Amino acid sequence: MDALKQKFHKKSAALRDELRAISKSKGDTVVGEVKLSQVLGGARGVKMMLWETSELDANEGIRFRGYSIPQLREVLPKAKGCNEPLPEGLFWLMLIGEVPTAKEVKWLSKEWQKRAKLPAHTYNVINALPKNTHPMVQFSVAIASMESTSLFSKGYAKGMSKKDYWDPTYEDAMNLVARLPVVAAYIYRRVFHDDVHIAADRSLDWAANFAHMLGINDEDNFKSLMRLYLTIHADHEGGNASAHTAHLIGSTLSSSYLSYAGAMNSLAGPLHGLANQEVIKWIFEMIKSIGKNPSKAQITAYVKKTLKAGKVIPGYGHAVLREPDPRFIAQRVFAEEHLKDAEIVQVVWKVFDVVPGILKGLGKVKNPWPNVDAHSGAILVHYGMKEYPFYTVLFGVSRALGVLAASCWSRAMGMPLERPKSVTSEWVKEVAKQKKKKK
Ligand code: CMX
Repeated sequence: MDALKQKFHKKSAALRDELRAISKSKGDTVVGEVKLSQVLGGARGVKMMLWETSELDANEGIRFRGYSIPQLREVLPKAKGCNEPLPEGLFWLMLIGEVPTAKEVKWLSKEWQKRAKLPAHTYNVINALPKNTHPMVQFSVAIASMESTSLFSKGYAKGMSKKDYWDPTYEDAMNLVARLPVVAAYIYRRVFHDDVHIAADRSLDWAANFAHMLGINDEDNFKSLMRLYLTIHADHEGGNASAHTAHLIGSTLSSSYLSYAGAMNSLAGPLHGLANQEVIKWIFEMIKSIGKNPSKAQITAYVKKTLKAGKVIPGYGHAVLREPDPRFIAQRVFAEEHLKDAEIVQVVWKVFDVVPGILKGLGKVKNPWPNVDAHSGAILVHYGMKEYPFYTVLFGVSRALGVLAASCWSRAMGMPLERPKSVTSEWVKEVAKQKKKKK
Protein backbone atom coordinates (compact mmCIF):
# COMPACT_ATOMS: atom_id res chain seq x y z
CA MET A 1 0.00 0.00 0.00
CA ASP A 2 1.41 3.42 -0.93
CA ALA A 3 2.26 5.94 1.81
CA LEU A 4 -0.56 8.35 0.95
CA LYS A 5 -3.13 5.55 1.05
CA GLN A 6 -1.77 4.27 4.38
CA LYS A 7 -1.98 7.73 5.94
CA PHE A 8 -5.47 8.26 4.58
CA HIS A 9 -6.64 4.92 5.96
CA LYS A 10 -5.20 5.57 9.42
CA LYS A 11 -6.67 9.07 9.69
CA SER A 12 -10.07 8.23 8.24
CA ALA A 13 -10.54 5.12 10.38
CA ALA A 14 -9.82 7.15 13.51
CA LEU A 15 -12.18 9.97 12.51
CA ARG A 16 -14.93 7.56 11.57
CA ASP A 17 -14.93 6.11 15.10
CA GLU A 18 -14.81 9.57 16.64
CA LEU A 19 -17.73 10.90 14.57
CA ARG A 20 -19.83 7.82 15.18
CA ALA A 21 -19.33 8.31 18.91
CA ILE A 22 -20.29 12.01 18.60
CA SER A 23 -23.39 11.13 16.61
CA LYS A 24 -24.40 8.60 19.25
CA SER A 25 -23.84 10.77 22.30
CA LYS A 26 -24.62 14.25 20.91
CA GLY A 27 -26.79 13.49 17.89
CA ASP A 28 -29.74 15.53 19.28
CA THR A 29 -27.74 18.76 19.42
CA VAL A 30 -29.53 21.44 17.37
CA VAL A 31 -27.14 23.14 14.90
CA GLY A 32 -29.46 25.63 13.24
CA GLU A 33 -32.95 26.34 12.05
CA VAL A 34 -34.44 26.17 8.57
CA LYS A 35 -36.56 29.09 7.44
CA LEU A 36 -39.28 29.03 4.80
CA SER A 37 -37.10 31.39 2.75
CA GLN A 38 -34.45 28.65 2.67
CA VAL A 39 -36.98 25.99 1.65
CA LEU A 40 -38.02 28.25 -1.23
CA GLY A 41 -34.56 29.69 -1.83
CA GLY A 42 -32.26 26.85 -2.82
CA ALA A 43 -31.43 25.70 0.73
CA ARG A 44 -28.85 28.49 1.16
CA GLY A 45 -26.86 28.03 4.35
CA VAL A 46 -28.60 24.83 5.51
CA LYS A 47 -25.95 22.66 7.18
CA MET A 48 -26.50 19.07 6.04
CA MET A 49 -23.26 17.53 4.82
CA LEU A 50 -19.80 16.58 6.05
CA TRP A 51 -16.99 17.84 3.76
CA GLU A 52 -13.43 17.58 5.00
CA THR A 53 -11.34 19.01 2.18
CA SER A 54 -12.23 22.72 2.24
CA GLU A 55 -14.45 25.32 3.85
CA LEU A 56 -15.94 28.51 2.42
CA ASP A 57 -16.25 31.73 4.39
CA ALA A 58 -18.59 34.36 2.95
CA ASN A 59 -16.04 37.14 3.40
CA GLU A 60 -12.63 35.46 3.36
CA GLY A 61 -13.42 32.94 0.62
CA ILE A 62 -12.11 29.42 0.31
CA ARG A 63 -9.70 27.71 2.68
CA PHE A 64 -8.33 24.30 1.86
CA ARG A 65 -7.72 22.45 5.13
CA GLY A 66 -7.35 25.90 6.70
CA TYR A 67 -5.03 27.37 4.05
CA SER A 68 -6.09 30.38 1.96
CA ILE A 69 -4.99 30.66 -1.68
CA PRO A 70 -2.10 33.07 -0.92
CA GLN A 71 -0.98 30.65 1.82
CA LEU A 72 -1.11 27.71 -0.61
CA ARG A 73 1.20 29.70 -2.88
CA GLU A 74 3.60 29.91 0.07
CA VAL A 75 3.50 26.41 1.52
CA LEU A 76 2.89 23.97 -1.34
CA PRO A 77 5.82 22.59 -3.35
CA LYS A 78 6.46 24.23 -6.73
CA ALA A 79 8.04 23.20 -10.00
CA LYS A 80 11.49 24.65 -10.73
CA GLY A 81 11.25 28.22 -11.97
CA CYS A 82 7.50 28.53 -11.31
CA ASN A 83 5.80 30.62 -8.59
CA GLU A 84 2.56 28.66 -8.66
CA PRO A 85 1.81 25.66 -6.45
CA LEU A 86 1.62 22.15 -7.87
CA PRO A 87 -1.97 20.86 -7.74
CA GLU A 88 -0.62 17.46 -6.65
CA GLY A 89 0.35 19.14 -3.38
CA LEU A 90 -3.18 20.45 -2.91
CA PHE A 91 -4.67 16.99 -3.51
CA TRP A 92 -2.32 15.56 -0.87
CA LEU A 93 -3.23 18.35 1.54
CA MET A 94 -6.96 17.92 0.96
CA LEU A 95 -6.82 14.15 1.24
CA ILE A 96 -4.89 13.84 4.48
CA GLY A 97 -4.65 17.35 5.91
CA GLU A 98 -0.83 17.53 5.70
CA VAL A 99 1.35 19.79 3.57
CA PRO A 100 3.43 17.40 1.47
CA THR A 101 7.17 17.54 0.92
CA ALA A 102 8.62 18.10 -2.56
CA LYS A 103 9.51 14.38 -2.64
CA GLU A 104 5.95 13.32 -1.85
CA VAL A 105 4.58 15.58 -4.57
CA LYS A 106 7.08 14.17 -7.05
CA TRP A 107 5.91 10.68 -6.15
CA LEU A 108 2.29 11.72 -6.76
CA SER A 109 3.12 13.23 -10.18
CA LYS A 110 4.75 9.95 -11.17
CA GLU A 111 1.93 7.89 -9.72
CA TRP A 112 -0.66 9.82 -11.76
CA GLN A 113 1.48 9.47 -14.89
CA LYS A 114 1.44 5.69 -14.32
CA ARG A 115 -2.33 5.63 -13.92
CA ALA A 116 -3.18 7.95 -16.83
CA LYS A 117 -3.98 5.39 -19.53
CA LEU A 118 -7.57 5.56 -20.81
CA PRO A 119 -9.52 2.43 -21.69
CA ALA A 120 -9.63 2.06 -25.49
CA HIS A 121 -13.42 2.17 -25.53
CA THR A 122 -13.42 5.67 -23.99
CA TYR A 123 -11.79 7.01 -27.16
CA ASN A 124 -14.43 5.16 -29.20
CA VAL A 125 -17.22 6.62 -27.08
CA ILE A 126 -15.89 10.17 -27.56
CA ASN A 127 -15.35 9.60 -31.28
CA ALA A 128 -18.93 8.39 -31.65
CA LEU A 129 -20.21 11.85 -30.68
CA PRO A 130 -20.55 14.54 -33.35
CA LYS A 131 -17.67 16.99 -33.05
CA ASN A 132 -20.07 19.84 -32.41
CA THR A 133 -21.31 18.14 -29.22
CA HIS A 134 -20.54 20.55 -26.39
CA PRO A 135 -17.14 19.63 -24.85
CA MET A 136 -18.75 19.27 -21.41
CA VAL A 137 -21.09 16.61 -22.80
CA GLN A 138 -18.14 14.78 -24.37
CA PHE A 139 -16.30 15.06 -21.04
CA SER A 140 -19.20 13.76 -18.97
CA VAL A 141 -19.91 10.86 -21.34
CA ALA A 142 -16.21 9.91 -21.44
CA ILE A 143 -16.03 9.87 -17.64
CA ALA A 144 -19.17 7.73 -17.36
CA SER A 145 -17.74 5.35 -19.96
CA MET A 146 -14.82 4.55 -17.65
CA GLU A 147 -17.20 3.11 -15.06
CA SER A 148 -16.36 -0.30 -16.53
CA THR A 149 -12.91 0.07 -14.94
CA SER A 150 -14.20 0.96 -11.47
CA LEU A 151 -12.50 -1.12 -8.81
CA PHE A 152 -15.22 -0.12 -6.35
CA SER A 153 -18.00 -1.46 -8.59
CA LYS A 154 -16.04 -4.67 -9.23
CA GLY A 155 -15.40 -5.15 -5.51
CA TYR A 156 -19.04 -4.47 -4.67
CA ALA A 157 -20.22 -7.00 -7.25
CA LYS A 158 -17.94 -9.58 -5.63
CA GLY A 159 -19.48 -8.91 -2.22
CA MET A 160 -16.83 -6.67 -0.66
CA SER A 161 -17.35 -5.86 3.02
CA LYS A 162 -18.48 -2.34 3.96
CA LYS A 163 -15.32 -1.82 5.96
CA ASP A 164 -13.27 -2.15 2.76
CA TYR A 165 -15.19 0.40 0.67
CA TRP A 166 -12.59 3.11 1.24
CA ASP A 167 -9.84 1.10 -0.51
CA PRO A 168 -11.15 0.82 -4.10
CA THR A 169 -12.68 4.30 -3.74
CA TYR A 170 -9.17 5.66 -3.19
CA GLU A 171 -7.94 3.69 -6.23
CA ASP A 172 -10.80 4.92 -8.43
CA ALA A 173 -10.22 8.51 -7.31
CA MET A 174 -6.50 8.31 -8.07
CA ASN A 175 -7.11 6.69 -11.47
CA LEU A 176 -9.77 9.19 -12.46
CA VAL A 177 -7.74 12.24 -11.45
CA ALA A 178 -4.80 10.82 -13.41
CA ARG A 179 -6.89 10.26 -16.53
CA LEU A 180 -8.89 13.50 -16.67
CA PRO A 181 -6.21 15.68 -18.33
CA VAL A 182 -5.83 13.01 -21.02
CA VAL A 183 -9.60 12.95 -21.63
CA ALA A 184 -9.83 16.74 -21.67
CA ALA A 185 -6.84 17.26 -23.96
CA TYR A 186 -8.18 14.59 -26.32
CA ILE A 187 -11.53 16.40 -26.57
CA TYR A 188 -9.83 19.77 -27.08
CA ARG A 189 -7.53 18.54 -29.85
CA ARG A 190 -10.35 16.53 -31.45
CA VAL A 191 -12.80 19.41 -31.63
CA PHE A 192 -10.54 22.40 -32.17
CA HIS A 193 -7.32 21.06 -33.72
CA ASP A 194 -8.44 18.67 -36.45
CA ASP A 195 -7.99 15.57 -34.31
CA VAL A 196 -4.23 16.09 -34.18
CA HIS A 197 -3.18 14.83 -30.76
CA ILE A 198 -0.06 15.38 -28.69
CA ALA A 199 1.46 12.51 -26.72
CA ALA A 200 1.94 12.91 -22.98
CA ASP A 201 5.35 13.95 -21.66
CA ARG A 202 5.89 11.66 -18.70
CA SER A 203 8.67 13.81 -17.29
CA LEU A 204 6.20 16.60 -16.50
CA ASP A 205 3.95 17.23 -13.51
CA TRP A 206 0.17 16.75 -13.83
CA ALA A 207 -0.72 20.35 -14.80
CA ALA A 208 2.30 20.95 -17.01
CA ASN A 209 1.66 17.73 -18.90
CA PHE A 210 -1.94 18.83 -19.40
CA ALA A 211 -0.72 22.18 -20.79
CA HIS A 212 1.67 20.27 -23.04
CA MET A 213 -1.06 17.94 -24.36
CA LEU A 214 -3.36 20.91 -25.04
CA GLY A 215 -0.60 22.23 -27.28
CA ILE A 216 -0.82 25.89 -26.34
CA ASN A 217 2.12 28.07 -27.46
CA ASP A 218 4.06 30.07 -24.88
CA GLU A 219 4.15 26.78 -23.06
CA ASP A 220 6.14 27.87 -20.03
CA ASN A 221 3.82 30.62 -18.86
CA PHE A 222 0.81 28.53 -19.85
CA LYS A 223 2.16 25.67 -17.73
CA SER A 224 2.40 28.06 -14.78
CA LEU A 225 -1.13 29.23 -15.49
CA MET A 226 -2.43 25.66 -15.56
CA ARG A 227 -0.75 24.91 -12.20
CA LEU A 228 -2.49 27.95 -10.71
CA TYR A 229 -5.79 27.35 -12.52
CA LEU A 230 -6.01 23.68 -11.50
CA THR A 231 -5.18 24.61 -7.91
CA ILE A 232 -7.67 27.43 -7.39
CA HIS A 233 -10.64 25.68 -8.98
CA ALA A 234 -10.06 22.43 -7.06
CA ASP A 235 -12.70 22.67 -4.33
CA HIS A 236 -15.25 25.08 -2.87
CA GLU A 237 -16.60 23.12 0.08
CA GLY A 238 -19.40 20.59 -0.41
CA GLY A 239 -22.56 22.62 -1.00
CA ASN A 240 -21.82 23.95 -4.49
CA ALA A 241 -23.89 22.26 -7.18
CA SER A 242 -21.21 20.03 -8.73
CA ALA A 243 -19.67 18.86 -5.45
CA HIS A 244 -23.07 18.29 -3.95
CA THR A 245 -24.17 16.32 -7.03
CA ALA A 246 -21.13 14.05 -6.71
CA HIS A 247 -21.79 13.63 -3.01
CA LEU A 248 -25.44 12.75 -3.54
CA ILE A 249 -24.73 10.25 -6.31
CA GLY A 250 -21.83 8.77 -4.36
CA SER A 251 -24.07 8.26 -1.34
CA THR A 252 -25.97 5.61 -3.33
CA LEU A 253 -22.66 3.70 -3.65
CA SER A 254 -22.34 4.59 -7.31
CA SER A 255 -18.69 4.59 -8.34
CA SER A 256 -16.48 7.69 -8.57
CA TYR A 257 -16.89 7.59 -12.37
CA LEU A 258 -20.68 7.86 -12.22
CA SER A 259 -20.72 10.41 -9.45
CA TYR A 260 -18.09 12.58 -11.13
CA ALA A 261 -19.86 12.38 -14.51
CA GLY A 262 -22.97 13.64 -12.68
CA ALA A 263 -20.94 16.43 -11.08
CA MET A 264 -19.84 17.52 -14.54
CA ASN A 265 -23.45 17.72 -15.70
CA SER A 266 -24.03 20.13 -12.81
CA LEU A 267 -20.91 22.11 -13.55
CA ALA A 268 -22.13 22.51 -17.14
CA GLY A 269 -24.93 24.89 -16.08
CA PRO A 270 -24.48 28.64 -16.78
CA LEU A 271 -25.18 29.66 -13.18
CA HIS A 272 -22.27 27.43 -12.11
CA GLY A 273 -19.15 26.36 -14.04
CA LEU A 274 -20.37 27.25 -17.52
CA ALA A 275 -20.27 30.89 -16.39
CA ASN A 276 -16.58 30.90 -17.40
CA GLN A 277 -17.56 30.44 -21.06
CA GLU A 278 -20.46 32.88 -20.69
CA VAL A 279 -18.16 35.61 -19.36
CA ILE A 280 -15.87 35.60 -22.36
CA LYS A 281 -18.75 35.17 -24.78
CA TRP A 282 -20.35 38.26 -23.22
CA ILE A 283 -17.05 40.17 -23.42
CA PHE A 284 -16.54 39.18 -27.07
CA GLU A 285 -20.08 40.36 -27.87
CA MET A 286 -19.43 43.60 -26.01
CA ILE A 287 -16.17 44.20 -27.89
CA LYS A 288 -17.95 43.52 -31.16
CA SER A 289 -20.60 46.04 -30.24
CA ILE A 290 -18.47 48.84 -28.72
CA GLY A 291 -14.87 48.14 -29.74
CA LYS A 292 -11.65 46.59 -28.37
CA ASN A 293 -10.81 49.41 -26.01
CA PRO A 294 -14.15 50.45 -24.51
CA SER A 295 -14.44 53.32 -22.03
CA LYS A 296 -16.00 52.77 -18.62
CA ALA A 297 -19.01 54.81 -19.75
CA GLN A 298 -19.48 52.51 -22.75
CA ILE A 299 -19.14 49.42 -20.53
CA THR A 300 -21.67 50.87 -18.09
CA ALA A 301 -24.18 51.33 -20.89
CA TYR A 302 -23.53 47.77 -22.14
CA VAL A 303 -23.98 46.26 -18.66
CA LYS A 304 -27.26 48.13 -18.23
CA LYS A 305 -28.41 46.88 -21.63
CA THR A 306 -27.65 43.28 -20.59
CA LEU A 307 -29.63 43.71 -17.37
CA LYS A 308 -32.51 45.37 -19.19
CA ALA A 309 -32.70 42.32 -21.47
CA GLY A 310 -33.43 40.24 -18.34
CA LYS A 311 -30.02 38.56 -18.23
CA VAL A 312 -27.43 38.22 -15.49
CA ILE A 313 -23.90 39.61 -15.73
CA PRO A 314 -21.86 36.40 -15.92
CA GLY A 315 -18.91 36.12 -13.54
CA TYR A 316 -20.53 38.32 -10.90
CA GLY A 317 -22.45 37.29 -7.79
CA HIS A 318 -22.25 34.19 -5.63
CA ALA A 319 -24.55 32.08 -3.52
CA VAL A 320 -22.20 32.22 -0.51
CA LEU A 321 -19.42 34.80 -1.07
CA ARG A 322 -20.01 38.42 -0.09
CA GLU A 323 -16.61 39.89 -1.08
CA PRO A 324 -14.50 39.67 -4.27
CA ASP A 325 -13.58 36.01 -4.77
CA PRO A 326 -9.95 35.30 -3.74
CA ARG A 327 -9.79 33.05 -6.83
CA PHE A 328 -10.53 36.12 -8.98
CA ILE A 329 -7.81 38.01 -7.12
CA ALA A 330 -5.29 35.18 -7.56
CA GLN A 331 -5.86 35.29 -11.32
CA ARG A 332 -5.58 39.08 -11.32
CA VAL A 333 -2.23 38.81 -9.52
CA PHE A 334 -1.09 36.27 -12.14
CA ALA A 335 -2.22 38.57 -14.95
CA GLU A 336 -0.46 41.55 -13.36
CA GLU A 337 2.76 39.50 -13.22
CA HIS A 338 2.59 37.97 -16.68
CA LEU A 339 0.27 39.85 -19.03
CA LYS A 340 -0.77 43.18 -17.61
CA ASP A 341 -0.72 44.92 -21.00
CA ALA A 342 -3.01 42.40 -22.73
CA GLU A 343 -6.03 44.25 -24.17
CA ILE A 344 -8.53 41.59 -23.15
CA VAL A 345 -7.28 41.62 -19.56
CA GLN A 346 -7.61 45.41 -19.47
CA VAL A 347 -11.25 45.00 -20.47
CA VAL A 348 -11.86 42.53 -17.61
CA TRP A 349 -10.35 44.99 -15.15
CA LYS A 350 -12.51 47.83 -16.46
CA VAL A 351 -15.60 45.62 -16.18
CA PHE A 352 -14.55 44.99 -12.55
CA ASP A 353 -14.43 48.76 -11.95
CA VAL A 354 -17.95 49.19 -13.32
CA VAL A 355 -20.16 46.15 -12.58
CA PRO A 356 -20.22 46.00 -8.73
CA GLY A 357 -21.58 49.55 -8.48
CA ILE A 358 -24.35 48.82 -10.97
CA LEU A 359 -25.31 45.52 -9.31
CA LYS A 360 -25.34 47.19 -5.88
CA GLY A 361 -27.70 49.79 -7.34
CA LEU A 362 -30.23 47.07 -8.24
CA GLY A 363 -30.84 46.59 -4.52
CA LYS A 364 -31.43 42.84 -4.77
CA VAL A 365 -28.06 41.29 -5.65
CA LYS A 366 -26.53 39.91 -2.44
CA ASN A 367 -22.99 39.83 -3.80
CA PRO A 368 -22.08 42.38 -6.48
CA TRP A 369 -18.45 41.19 -6.66
CA PRO A 370 -16.67 39.05 -9.25
CA ASN A 371 -16.41 35.30 -8.80
CA VAL A 372 -13.76 32.89 -10.10
CA ASP A 373 -15.22 32.88 -13.62
CA ALA A 374 -14.91 36.63 -14.21
CA HIS A 375 -11.20 36.48 -14.96
CA SER A 376 -10.18 33.06 -16.25
CA GLY A 377 -11.31 33.39 -19.87
CA ALA A 378 -9.34 36.57 -20.59
CA ILE A 379 -6.08 34.92 -19.54
CA LEU A 380 -6.82 31.84 -21.65
CA VAL A 381 -7.63 34.04 -24.65
CA HIS A 382 -4.31 35.83 -24.22
CA TYR A 383 -2.46 32.50 -24.47
CA GLY A 384 -4.38 31.61 -27.60
CA MET A 385 -7.11 29.40 -26.18
CA LYS A 386 -10.05 31.29 -27.63
CA GLU A 387 -12.37 28.30 -27.91
CA TYR A 388 -14.55 29.20 -24.94
CA PRO A 389 -16.92 26.19 -25.09
CA PHE A 390 -13.93 24.24 -23.75
CA TYR A 391 -13.39 26.41 -20.66
CA THR A 392 -15.70 24.53 -18.31
CA VAL A 393 -13.80 21.31 -19.06
CA LEU A 394 -10.69 22.93 -17.57
CA PHE A 395 -12.73 23.74 -14.47
CA GLY A 396 -13.92 20.12 -14.43
CA VAL A 397 -10.40 18.69 -14.53
CA SER A 398 -9.50 20.77 -11.51
CA ARG A 399 -12.66 20.22 -9.48
CA ALA A 400 -11.94 16.48 -9.44
CA LEU A 401 -9.11 17.06 -6.97
CA GLY A 402 -11.39 18.23 -4.18
CA VAL A 403 -14.52 16.30 -5.04
CA LEU A 404 -12.76 12.96 -5.41
CA ALA A 405 -10.62 13.47 -2.30
CA ALA A 406 -13.86 14.27 -0.45
CA SER A 407 -15.50 11.15 -1.91
CA CYS A 408 -12.77 9.04 -0.33
CA TRP A 409 -13.68 10.54 3.04
CA SER A 410 -17.40 9.95 2.53
CA ARG A 411 -16.78 6.27 1.81
CA ALA A 412 -14.28 5.87 4.61
CA MET A 413 -16.69 7.56 7.06
CA GLY A 414 -19.44 5.19 5.92
CA MET A 415 -21.69 8.16 5.15
CA PRO A 416 -25.24 6.95 4.56
CA LEU A 417 -27.55 7.43 1.61
CA GLU A 418 -28.39 11.14 1.38
CA ARG A 419 -32.11 11.75 1.67
CA PRO A 420 -33.29 15.20 2.79
CA LYS A 421 -36.99 16.03 3.10
CA SER A 422 -39.08 17.79 0.48
CA VAL A 423 -42.37 19.59 1.17
CA THR A 424 -45.36 20.57 -0.93
CA SER A 425 -46.67 24.09 -1.56
CA GLU A 426 -49.73 23.15 0.52
CA TRP A 427 -47.40 22.51 3.46
CA VAL A 428 -45.63 25.82 2.86
CA LYS A 429 -48.95 27.72 2.83
CA GLU A 430 -50.06 25.96 6.01
CA VAL A 431 -46.83 26.85 7.81
CA ALA A 432 -47.10 30.45 6.57
CA LYS A 433 -50.63 30.70 8.02
CA GLN A 434 -49.47 29.41 11.40
CA LYS A 435 -46.64 31.94 11.45
CA LYS A 436 -49.09 34.75 10.71
CA LYS A 437 -51.36 33.62 13.61
CA LYS A 438 -48.39 33.54 16.01
CA LYS A 439 -47.52 37.15 15.15
N1 CMX B 1 -26.31 39.81 -12.60
C1 CMX B 1 -27.60 40.20 -12.52
N2 CMX B 1 -28.43 39.81 -11.52
C2 CMX B 1 -27.90 39.04 -10.56
C3 CMX B 1 -26.56 38.63 -10.55
C4 CMX B 1 -25.75 39.04 -11.64
N3 CMX B 1 -24.48 38.64 -11.77
N4 CMX B 1 -26.34 37.88 -9.45
C5 CMX B 1 -27.51 37.80 -8.80
N5 CMX B 1 -28.45 38.49 -9.48
C6 CMX B 1 -29.87 38.58 -9.16
C7 CMX B 1 -30.48 37.19 -9.15
O1 CMX B 1 -30.74 36.73 -10.48
C8 CMX B 1 -31.72 37.41 -8.31
O2 CMX B 1 -32.67 38.09 -9.09
P1 CMX B 1 -34.26 37.74 -8.96
O3 CMX B 1 -34.62 38.03 -7.54
O4 CMX B 1 -34.87 38.65 -9.95
O5 CMX B 1 -34.40 36.28 -9.31
C9 CMX B 1 -31.20 38.40 -7.25
O6 CMX B 1 -30.06 39.06 -7.85
C10 CMX B 1 -30.78 37.77 -5.94
O7 CMX B 1 -29.82 36.77 -6.22
P2 CMX B 1 -28.68 36.44 -5.14
O8 CMX B 1 -29.34 35.96 -3.89
O9 CMX B 1 -27.74 37.59 -5.04
O10 CMX B 1 -27.86 35.29 -5.87
P3 CMX B 1 -28.14 33.73 -5.84
O11 CMX B 1 -27.50 33.14 -4.64
O12 CMX B 1 -29.58 33.42 -6.07
O13 CMX B 1 -27.38 33.27 -7.16
C11 CMX B 1 -25.57 33.19 -8.70
C12 CMX B 1 -25.98 33.19 -7.22
C13 CMX B 1 -24.11 32.88 -8.80
C14 CMX B 1 -26.38 32.09 -9.42
C15 CMX B 1 -25.91 34.59 -9.29
O14 CMX B 1 -25.13 35.56 -8.64
C16 CMX B 1 -25.68 34.66 -10.79
O15 CMX B 1 -26.57 34.32 -11.56
N6 CMX B 1 -24.45 35.10 -11.23
C17 CMX B 1 -24.10 35.11 -12.65
C18 CMX B 1 -23.70 33.71 -13.09
C19 CMX B 1 -22.35 33.32 -12.52
O16 CMX B 1 -21.39 34.05 -12.59
N7 CMX B 1 -22.27 32.09 -11.97
C20 CMX B 1 -20.99 31.53 -11.49
C21 CMX B 1 -20.93 31.37 -9.99
C22 CMX B 1 -19.62 30.74 -9.56
C23 CMX B 1 -19.52 29.30 -9.99
O17 CMX B 1 -20.29 28.47 -9.47
O18 CMX B 1 -18.70 28.96 -10.85
